[in-house]
Amino acid sequence: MDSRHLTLSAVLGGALLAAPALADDTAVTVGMIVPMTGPVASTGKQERAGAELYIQQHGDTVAGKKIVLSIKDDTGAADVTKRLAEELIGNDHASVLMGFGLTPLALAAAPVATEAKVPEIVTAAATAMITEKSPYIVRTSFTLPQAAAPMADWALKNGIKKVVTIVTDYGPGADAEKWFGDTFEKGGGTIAEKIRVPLKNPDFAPFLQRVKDDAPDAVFVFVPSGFGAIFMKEFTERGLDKSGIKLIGTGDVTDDDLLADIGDSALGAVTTHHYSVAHDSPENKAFVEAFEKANNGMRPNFMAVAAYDGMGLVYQALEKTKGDASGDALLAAMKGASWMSPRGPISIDPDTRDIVQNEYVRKVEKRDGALYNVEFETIPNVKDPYKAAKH
Ligand code: VNL
Repeated sequence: MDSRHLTLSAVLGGALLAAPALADDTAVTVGMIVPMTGPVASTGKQERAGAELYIQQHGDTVAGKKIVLSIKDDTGAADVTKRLAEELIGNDHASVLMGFGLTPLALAAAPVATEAKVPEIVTAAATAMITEKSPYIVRTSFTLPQAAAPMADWALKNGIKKVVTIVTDYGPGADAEKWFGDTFEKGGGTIAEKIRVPLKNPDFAPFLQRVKDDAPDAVFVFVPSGFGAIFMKEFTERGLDKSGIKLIGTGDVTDDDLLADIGDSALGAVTTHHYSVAHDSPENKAFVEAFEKANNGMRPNFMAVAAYDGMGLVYQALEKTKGDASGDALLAAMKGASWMSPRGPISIDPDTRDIVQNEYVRKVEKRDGALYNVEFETIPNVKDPYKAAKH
């Protein structure tokens, strides 16, 4: 045996042992960080199912690379999100980070993505400024200004003159309050009161009594996905569903995932959002059918669609780069991408890296015994107005 060869293998063997895990360039790891436990666990469950369905439908190989989806539970805690992002990149050589159930969690991963030059696809969190916190952030979910401003336009056109806003007190709630409120007031409407409720252990009851006393034409609501049932229960217990005060909001409060639990008190609520399970298109019919089949009948919501599209964006980018999974190449391929989603046509604004999509005005109605957000008006190709106003 050649002694030089032996020496070389010994050296290589040593190097292999020293390195914790060598990057395998036939595989591309997508690190999905979502809350699978805690108060926003429904978002993690939906996101995971959306991403997995995309892979199931499109195969786990793209441009010669095997896609490895590594799902991590951050329990909704920002310090955990950050640590998981570092581990996914440092140990598992993740080429893409994805997920982020709440705004503070998306923000916690931003410096990690920037330093490692790894794309961070935000498929849930929706405060407008998130995409400005790292040049590597791309978003396939939505922004609250994108959803809330069209709600104000609709209210103004439909005889609503006085509104009380009630929002969860953090980033997306502040965005919803501002973009609904400013748009409504600019159009001649009056905001009688702006109420904020804590994110942790929210109790809406005392605030709802104030809403009743203010006797507005409508109450505008933002609560994050998963919190709509608590809100609606207290809304109904206070008799607000029968008070003649109209319920309007962004679609988070009448989340498709929760409508069955909320029940008939949601009937008639009008919201603006980018996705309804009842969206009438062949793409959505196929998506909903496959999703329910793969998940024991669970209805997909807007979180599931955003993760499905987030995974679709990874596939599209890898095809464009011919399998080059380096961060800058993927990021460049993601900018300006456009495709048909179950929610309708969407694209990634190449300047802001945020999503451009239709907003739909919807009303909760009963169809075949089940509740749906039935779309009745479309505002096409809405860009995030917060960033549009700055440019
Ligand atoms: C956020 C925005 C989270 C909208 C949501 O559900 C939501 C966020 C968990 O940016 O934290 O529906």
